[in-house]
Amino acid sequence: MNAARGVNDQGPRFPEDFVWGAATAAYQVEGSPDADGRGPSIWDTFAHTPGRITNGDTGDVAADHYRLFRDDVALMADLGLSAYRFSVSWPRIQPGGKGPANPAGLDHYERLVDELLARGITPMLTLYHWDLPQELEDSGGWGARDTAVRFAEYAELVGARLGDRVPLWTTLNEPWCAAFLGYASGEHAPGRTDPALALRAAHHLMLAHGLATQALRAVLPPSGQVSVTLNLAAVLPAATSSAATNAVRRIDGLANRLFLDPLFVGHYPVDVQQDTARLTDWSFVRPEDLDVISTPIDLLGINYYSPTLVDVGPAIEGPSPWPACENVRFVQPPNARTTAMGWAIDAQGLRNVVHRVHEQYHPLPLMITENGAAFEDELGVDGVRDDERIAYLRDHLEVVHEAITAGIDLRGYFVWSLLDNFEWAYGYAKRFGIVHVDYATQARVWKDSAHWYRDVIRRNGLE
Ligand code: IFM
Repeated sequence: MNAARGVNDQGPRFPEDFVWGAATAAYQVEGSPDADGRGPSIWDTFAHTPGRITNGDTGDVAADHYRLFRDDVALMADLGLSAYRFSVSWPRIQPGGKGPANPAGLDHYERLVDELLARGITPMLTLYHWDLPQELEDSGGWGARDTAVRFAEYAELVGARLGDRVPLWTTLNEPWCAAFLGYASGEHAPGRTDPALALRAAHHLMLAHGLATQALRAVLPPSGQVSVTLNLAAVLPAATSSAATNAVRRIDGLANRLFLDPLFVGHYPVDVQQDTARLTDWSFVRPEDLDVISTPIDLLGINYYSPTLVDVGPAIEGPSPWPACENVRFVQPPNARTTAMGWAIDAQGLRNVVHRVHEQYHPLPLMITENGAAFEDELGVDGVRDDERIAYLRDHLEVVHEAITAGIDLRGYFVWSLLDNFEWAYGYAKRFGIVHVDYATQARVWKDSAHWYRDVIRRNGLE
């Protein structure tokens, strides 16, 4: 056994207190859109708009987790999870996005948290995984500064009720997606296609994060940890040209630095502001906002799925999630294996983002809050043979282990996802779960990857 490197004869071992988790999000799994006084969210509206979602799917039933959560927590306990990352549906707590809390909504999450704690599973609560109350969207959504203020009030309500039991808090999940898929390309709710509005939305999301962090600090016990989760990209050039290098700078600016810089350096990247100057003058940023956004946090969550390779080409017209990047091309790495999403598989991209954050920003604790893959799973009599998913997870966990060995304070890993679920614009056509869901019966069947993950957790390491 080489204790220093955490490797023994049986393979890499993780630190004793390493957090083994799985993640879901409210709209993707809960269903029960009208239960206990919940109001409509932008995803209810969007999914019910014809043509938005593959096969016309909606989150109306999803994996029925709102009603089946006790069974699902039992399943998590059988897997041996040390933590469950879930999100709270804002319109369950404030049906219209403002005003006093709906007690029945808070009661539900209290029951979930208590069930987890009773099973020895740490709850990791995300406040915003994209289901904005529709009434707030009707008042301007994330384009309106007031939405950030409302979000902090919501955070305080949830924090005051559950702060004594939830040790890990995440303000936002993937603000890049909420801003740019929601307001620039329109692939996600609310389906707007205005790049200037998307930049404004990105700022208001970050402001919401900062205000919510401050609101949570005021109500959480001193041990309560606050974080934000970013979907960071490993952006590399597809060619050796200076044009490709410039494309990398632009995409890195919008995908990574637009979020990391205000959080950890206290300003927005000047080059991104210059690149987008023809769209907006950035006057929506008030000087004092950066102090709020850079309020210290305890932990950074990183979601990683696939590498990003870029080059340039003739300008493309039409909605894009990348403001002022019309001539940037996204290129598939040569010979790359891909998932059912068409996403290239390369665990070295995870290494790239983890080392980059550690070396260029703040040496704060990190967690991989999402990582996983969709494949064309087939349910047979003896379950789901998903060797490709196992290989994907193993490769990425090896990178996690290497990062820890290199001295990076990487505290946990959450597989996306615990269950097959509503994959946004793809509806139920894409399956990310390590547990198969039969949407007709709501039966859960462990895929081979779930058995494999349970064994990894049991041995606290890879074979
Ligand atoms: O399903 C999503 C999740 O909601 C956010 N991160 C990426 C996952 C896969 O697309």
